[in-house]
Amino acid sequence: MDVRQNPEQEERFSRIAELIEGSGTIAICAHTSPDGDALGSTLGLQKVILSRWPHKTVVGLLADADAVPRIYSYLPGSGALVHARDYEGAPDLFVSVDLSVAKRLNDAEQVMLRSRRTAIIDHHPCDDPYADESLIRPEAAATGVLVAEFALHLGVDITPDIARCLYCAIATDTGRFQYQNADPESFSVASLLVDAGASPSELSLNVYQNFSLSFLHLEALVMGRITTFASGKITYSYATTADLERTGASLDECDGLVDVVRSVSGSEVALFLKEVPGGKVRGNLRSKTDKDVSGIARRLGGGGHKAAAGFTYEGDIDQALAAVLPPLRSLFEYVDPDGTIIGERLDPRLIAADRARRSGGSATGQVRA
Ligand SMILES: [Mn+2]
Repeated sequence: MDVRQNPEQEERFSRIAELIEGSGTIAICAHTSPDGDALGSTLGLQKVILSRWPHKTVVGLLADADAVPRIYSYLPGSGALVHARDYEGAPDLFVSVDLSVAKRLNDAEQVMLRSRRTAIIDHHPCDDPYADESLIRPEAAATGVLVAEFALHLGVDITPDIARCLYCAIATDTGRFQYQNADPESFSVASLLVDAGASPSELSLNVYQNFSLSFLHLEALVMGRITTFASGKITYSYATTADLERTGASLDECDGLVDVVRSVSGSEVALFLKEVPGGKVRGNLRSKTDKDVSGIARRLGGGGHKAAAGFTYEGDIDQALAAVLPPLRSLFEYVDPDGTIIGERLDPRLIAADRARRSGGSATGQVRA
């Protein structure tokens, strides 16, 4: 197994392991609106810890009050996840997986605040992690990769159930090994997991060939209104609450729709918007090239990676489009003298800050994506 040896990562894993060693009760939680990496990493890490420390109490939490999305309910242990708002304990250790920003913990933020110590295992860029110990490596394809490497670090035997959870994490976060983050490391770890009992066909049958008819009807609506501009380089579409009512599709089923929008030939950047309760719009941004969409998401109060980012906008679809389309267009209009795309041509202070951030090293070992 040639999973990369990374001395700093090993050091950080050792410190996280010490925190676990010194804790009796451990709560694990991923981000709000959990995806395959969030759920797979939560369940995988829970099983890894219980395998290495069978006498500890390890609870997997859900940040929201919603049930586990149907397509992920096949993951072993998903039925035993506890809604954070129903969990009244004060754990010795709170571990965030697949997020480093406390506000994305939703209901679980209170559990984190009640906990004695905190740790983070994540692959989202984060300048200011809130935890006592953290392993944050943005160039890792998925948090599932890091949890698998943590298991190797601990010398834990990767059981078929651990492998199934972590394979789901990696396969979904790489878009079935199709996105730019599908690197040799993700294939190496996935190979190890399949060797340990993960089944690519199980993942595919449950996650990618398991759509409800109502979702497909919604997808048809979204496809029908895909719009392109900037010479076809930018594509966008959206789903309204009325669309959901008309088709009978549910909000959590919309997560993959940005992939339909990005699949248009010639498009480089894709935007998908959906109305969510509370007069808000949730936006997903994707880049098919080296254009960095994370800065636009951050300026709108969201975050994410260069090629996959998201935000929540207070307002309706029209207002959200008016806020997002101009900076998206500017991705194709302004290039820094050093050749880097800035994506914001209005405020020289933002440009200077972006440039400083890019050229600055990181003392905490958080490699920028
Ligand atoms: Mn992830």
